[in-house]
Amino acid sequence: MLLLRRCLSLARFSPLNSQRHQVSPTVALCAVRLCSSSGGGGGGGEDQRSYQHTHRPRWRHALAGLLAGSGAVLAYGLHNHKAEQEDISVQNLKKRSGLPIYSQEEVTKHRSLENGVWVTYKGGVYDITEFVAMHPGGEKILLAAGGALEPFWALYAVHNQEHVLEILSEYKVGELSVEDQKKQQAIKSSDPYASDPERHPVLHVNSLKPFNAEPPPEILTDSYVTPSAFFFKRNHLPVPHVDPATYQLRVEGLPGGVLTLSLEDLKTRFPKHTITATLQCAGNRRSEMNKVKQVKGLNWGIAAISNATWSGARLRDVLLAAGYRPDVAQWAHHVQFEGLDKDVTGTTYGASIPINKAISEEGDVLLAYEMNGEDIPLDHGFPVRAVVPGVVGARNVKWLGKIVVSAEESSSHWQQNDYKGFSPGTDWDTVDFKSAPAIQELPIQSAITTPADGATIDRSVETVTVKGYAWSGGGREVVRVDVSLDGGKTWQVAQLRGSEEGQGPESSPPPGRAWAWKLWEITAPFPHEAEELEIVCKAVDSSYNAQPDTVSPIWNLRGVLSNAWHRVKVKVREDEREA
Ligand SMILES: Nc1nc2c(c(=O)[nH]1)N[C@H]1C(S)=C(S)[C@@H](COP(=O)(O)O)O[C@H]1N2
Ligand SMILES: [Mo]
Repeated sequence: MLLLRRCLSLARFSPLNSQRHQVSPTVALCAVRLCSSSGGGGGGGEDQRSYQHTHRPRWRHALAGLLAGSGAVLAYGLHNHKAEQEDISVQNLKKRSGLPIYSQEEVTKHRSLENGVWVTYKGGVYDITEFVAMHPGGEKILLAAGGALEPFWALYAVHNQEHVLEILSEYKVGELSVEDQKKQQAIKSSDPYASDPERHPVLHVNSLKPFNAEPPPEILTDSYVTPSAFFFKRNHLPVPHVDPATYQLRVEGLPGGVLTLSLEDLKTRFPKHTITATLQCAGNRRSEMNKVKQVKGLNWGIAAISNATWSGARLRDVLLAAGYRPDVAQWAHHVQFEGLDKDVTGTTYGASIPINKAISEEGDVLLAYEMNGEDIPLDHGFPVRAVVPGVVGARNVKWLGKIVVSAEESSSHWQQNDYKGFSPGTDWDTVDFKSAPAIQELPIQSAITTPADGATIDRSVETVTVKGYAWSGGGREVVRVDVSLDGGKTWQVAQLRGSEEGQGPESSPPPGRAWAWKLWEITAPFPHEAEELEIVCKAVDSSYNAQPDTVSPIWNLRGVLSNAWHRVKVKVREDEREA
């Protein structure tokens, strides 16, 4: 059972792979089959083209799992490893002497199956041609071809690194020249993303540099508060490393002049305020718009949304300390945020919010230094980020360096020329970004996390359980989620969960301050006459805003604000008795 569990959990991660592997029962089954059939050797998918020496399949699969980040194949390797352990120590990687010395230039010539696929690791040169050729899906490994494995290693090697090192040692063909080893170090440190933090491999990666990833949907609704490691990550730039001891937040634009605050100041001079708030990227569910017509942007699934508890100083309190007075509102309409993350030209990430939201007692805007009870993780804005509850992710500026009270919105690209909605009729030739307002509060949203699209259910089951999330912007509480099993012909009302423990109305937030999502669930009688289920969900918020039923009428060229009814199709498998 333990092995099975491991196999299933490993089957989920596919960091290099942009297609997401939603773990539907079918996929899971498939992964189990992969794991259990591995003993038989030579899987049907293997291409047995002629190569001089044969390595046992398990080696190849394990290495593939590591390089391609493909969990199922890694699991395949791990299971078999136990059966027939070999005495190849990791030391062999360094010690195997008498091998030729290669320059980086020579190594780099080997980037294809025709010319051979070579990689370097810790000064060793490895010819993994055979491995790549024999492994279905091995093309991904070509990304590392001709270069160093280390960057890939750092990203994907989480399990059993020692074991995979042993495997690699079998492919060693030479040593990299000392000069080139030194150069490699230099290249590594000139990569602005080289110091990005490690991430959990369960995340589905939409882009590595900058890092953008979302958790598998079914993990999302496993806990009301999303563990930070699984919280979706949306970075436009390399993660800046800010020293908390010297960190300074500048507050500008108020009659009191410039106020500079250290992290310590933020923590000690202002009351600590805690809220639970859901953050959603404007591009959440963009992939559904892509199916209608291609849009520009990261291909997010349904999980570019997560929920956390945030603690910090209220922005309101800090603005008051910096000299905000009611008459300021006569000229100041916006509060701009500037991040400490920069592109190569030195341009920082930035965004702004309306001043009313910033200064309102009910706005709950935080300069947060804690997420889920701990220091904010690097990816989420350490040491300080703006948390603007009810407002699109893009305005929740991370690694906050500067706050400017201003008559103008932020002049940043992301405020002016991105994160805006347009008509389905607007295309890249006609779009005028000035004509549309920046997205702030987000519309009503909901999605189904279980079952996954394409999953299979046995006809013999009595009931079917459907789970998901629902959330609305602007502090509007989700008051109802309707679920249909027949494509929208008939509906049932799902049960809402609005906090970790509590259920029902007693856990309702104050009106207009419902910052956190509701998880919902329904267990309904299985419709035995159905050939297939089309499960649909739609939510309603406290203003009775509802979701549109289809995507086409809300399609827009940037693929933002994608909130149509969410639909998943589930196959019905015939019972053996009936078949
Ligand atoms: N400084 C900075 N802040 C930023 C971003 C960024 O790239 N840099 N991305 C924004 C976007 S578009 C989103 S959706 C959220 C994502 O926050 P998360 O990574 O904590 O989930 O951060 C926002 N704040
Ligand atoms: Mo975003």
